[in-house]
Amino acid sequence: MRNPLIPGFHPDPSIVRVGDDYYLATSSFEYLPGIPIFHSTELETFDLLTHVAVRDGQLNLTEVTTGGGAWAPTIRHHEGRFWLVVSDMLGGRGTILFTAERPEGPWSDGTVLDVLGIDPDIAWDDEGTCYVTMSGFLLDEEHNLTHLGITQVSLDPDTGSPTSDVRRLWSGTGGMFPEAPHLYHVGDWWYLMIAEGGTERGHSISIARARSPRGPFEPGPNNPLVTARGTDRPVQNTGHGDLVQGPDGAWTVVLLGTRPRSMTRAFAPMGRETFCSPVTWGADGWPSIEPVRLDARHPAIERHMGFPDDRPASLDGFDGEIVAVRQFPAQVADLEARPGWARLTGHGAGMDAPRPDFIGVRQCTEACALEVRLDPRHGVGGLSMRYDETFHYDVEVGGSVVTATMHIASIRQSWTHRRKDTGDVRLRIVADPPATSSFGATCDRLLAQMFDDGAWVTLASFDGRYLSSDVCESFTGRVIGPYARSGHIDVATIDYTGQDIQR
Ligand code: 6LW
Repeated sequence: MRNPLIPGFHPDPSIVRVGDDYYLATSSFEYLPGIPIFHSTELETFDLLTHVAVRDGQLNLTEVTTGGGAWAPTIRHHEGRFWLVVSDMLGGRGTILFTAERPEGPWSDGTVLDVLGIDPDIAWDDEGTCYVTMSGFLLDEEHNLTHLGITQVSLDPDTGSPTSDVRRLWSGTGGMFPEAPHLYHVGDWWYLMIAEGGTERGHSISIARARSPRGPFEPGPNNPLVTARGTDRPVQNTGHGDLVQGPDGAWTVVLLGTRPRSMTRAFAPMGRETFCSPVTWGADGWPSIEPVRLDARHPAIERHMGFPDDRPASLDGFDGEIVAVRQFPAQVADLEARPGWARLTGHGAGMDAPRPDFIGVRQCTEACALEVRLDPRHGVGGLSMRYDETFHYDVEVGGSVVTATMHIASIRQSWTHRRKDTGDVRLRIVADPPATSSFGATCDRLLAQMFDDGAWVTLASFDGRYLSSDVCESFTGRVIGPYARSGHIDVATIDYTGQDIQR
């Protein structure tokens, strides 16, 4: 198996098999386009097929709190249609049910469901009754973080209205935050699989079963089915899974995990990624899940994006993984202003803005270098590695001065360099992890560099732990790309090269 299955921050995976095809969706938070859908035919390699949220109104991210937005989709196929239910959190639309005739879309505008909680699952019984099962974690002010455990309603999917009272179901073995529920009808049983223990190092997956989708559920004898807590496994935080049957009939779980590194394996620069692990069903009708292995033999990655003027320019580069924050990339990058270039126009706040004039890609390898070639003659801007608007690492060009600045909450540290060259500029941010997590090691060093006078000049080298999901307390991961602060910055090329540490 290839693990991570989908590198870079892609947490809370959900997967559905339709014939010989597999479709996998993940959370995307405050980034747009939102809710990526990946496709595979063999559960080994997944390619980005599309995003569910590609136009205004599907998600309402404009004002969402950092880390809010699209949380934990469930993707299913029923009566010839694709269904995806997701929470648009912390200022978004609430719980939304999207449908599509084809997985590549177009997806619907989404129906808001009259339900409370997060991590919605959708399932149907043989009589056609639709069940929405959720984590009853109520984050709105009125309910002040009450947790009702795992809850369920029967629901009319066309109107979004419940057709039953809320039922409270089995909620795990006592771990905190029972969440990520999924219902499966396997043989004569309905299985309820959940995550518990919190999405940090205590994360785990547990399961129960009943003769009815409404319960009562009896817990399995082997819970937790999978956890990394208390182990030195290279993949930690394992939990939030979804089951699927593979091409050979064997079952697999896709789930989230992290790859923390440092002396105590404390910091995960890329946040929570999608992993997989084999599942076997025992004679007693209970499944077991193998511990999640790290298979870092992913080939090195080289991705290039330009805006050639001999054909219609597009932001579909990097296999479609270009994103922006609380707005679409096409709202940030003007591809018409100057053929051959993408123009970013600054509105004054740079990367501190909630909607920065920034486009980027997820860091998806432990070691990487992201380089941009820019024309900075009509503005101020540069290249940023972003966790959020308070944690980011910028290399900024203003006239002949280039400044590297690390932003850690309210702390700033800057280094400046006066360019000898004039005209276009090449900037690069390099993530350089140590070969091993030995004493004194951090997760990686972050080098801010510019090409000047015939050579790469390192302006700053900073400890990468401050841009990790553990320090930033972030649900997302590093996103790297060009930005404008004022005036306009024209982007000629974006190049990503990287590979995982070979263990
Ligand atoms: C997700 C939930 C969670 O909905 O985090 O910590 C949310 N647990 O399962 C976002 O990933």
